[in-house]
Amino acid sequence: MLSRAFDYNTGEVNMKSLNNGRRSAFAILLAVALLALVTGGCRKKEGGASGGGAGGGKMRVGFSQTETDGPWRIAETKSMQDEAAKRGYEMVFTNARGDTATQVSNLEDLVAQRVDAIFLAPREAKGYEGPLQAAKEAGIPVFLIDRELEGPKAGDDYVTFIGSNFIEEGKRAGEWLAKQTQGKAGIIELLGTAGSSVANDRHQGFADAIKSYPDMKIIAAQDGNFTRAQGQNVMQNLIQAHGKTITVVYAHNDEMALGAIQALKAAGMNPGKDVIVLSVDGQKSALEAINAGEMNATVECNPRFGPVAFDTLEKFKRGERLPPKIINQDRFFDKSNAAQFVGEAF
Ligand code: GYE
Repeated sequence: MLSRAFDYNTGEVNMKSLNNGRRSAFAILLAVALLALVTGGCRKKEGGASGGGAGGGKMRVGFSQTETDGPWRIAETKSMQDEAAKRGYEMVFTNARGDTATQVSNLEDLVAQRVDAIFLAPREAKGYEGPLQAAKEAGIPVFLIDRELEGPKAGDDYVTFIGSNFIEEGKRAGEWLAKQTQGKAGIIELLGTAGSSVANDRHQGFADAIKSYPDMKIIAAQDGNFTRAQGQNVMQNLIQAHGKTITVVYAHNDEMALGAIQALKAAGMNPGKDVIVLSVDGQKSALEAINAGEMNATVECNPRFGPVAFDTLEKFKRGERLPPKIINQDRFFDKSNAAQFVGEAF
């Protein structure tokens, strides 16, 4: 009787087949409950491995971004948004505007909104235990992208980390520099955001690579917060303090290197020639500066996370085992290949 009242194929309740009275009321109730069950079940399936599709039920993913300044962040955000759109996900985007406390509350909001998954690009390495715990309790998987955390564990507090090996980036910069300078350099190091895993590791890898060269010295290391303006400002002061003893600028990102180039030029120094300028990222304007002879080299750090981030989410949804880290393969740019890659750079 019920099967006639409710059509499993169309999802329609056939009122004509129902009798009057209590029996029919009961049947209607059952049919409605069944309908809710069936459509609810479908929706869940649609929101599974792929983003969504006909009939609604798009999967909602949160993306907690650190800030949106500079070409690297802009490229990362665009890559994530483009990939979400391409695969039919709805993205809930939050921007912490360079403030860790804001990012923590952004994450709490994403958990409260019950998104289906969260991509987190953490500004600092510490301080996210609260929202990670809340996400875990709510059954929301968190994927770290681009920066790492100290303390929380992959496979437990978050699913996995996707990004570059920052120690390796610093090491590649240091090794290249040792060769270029025959082991003799007066170095200014412009550090990335204090407390970020990236700044710690880009410093560590570089320091390790040059430590066996007694004539390679870091004269000063100062925080430029990954921005061009702060890189320029810090460099201006360091030029006043150290003048011609500076033979190298190693900046933790291209934006700060480009700021330092401005400061060197303003002080009548020759970046790219008297002072070697070396950094990390590989953005278009840095490759142009290399072509113009004002900058010497940059280690690539790929910001285009969209495809690998969503592939990883979908693998997780299918129940595949994931490693604790998924490391991007990065290139190295100097005057031998900058012209070749400038067209595809961000
Ligand atoms: O190098 C820098 C950005 O976290 C790897 O952050 C990222 C770094 C990137 O602001 O330009």
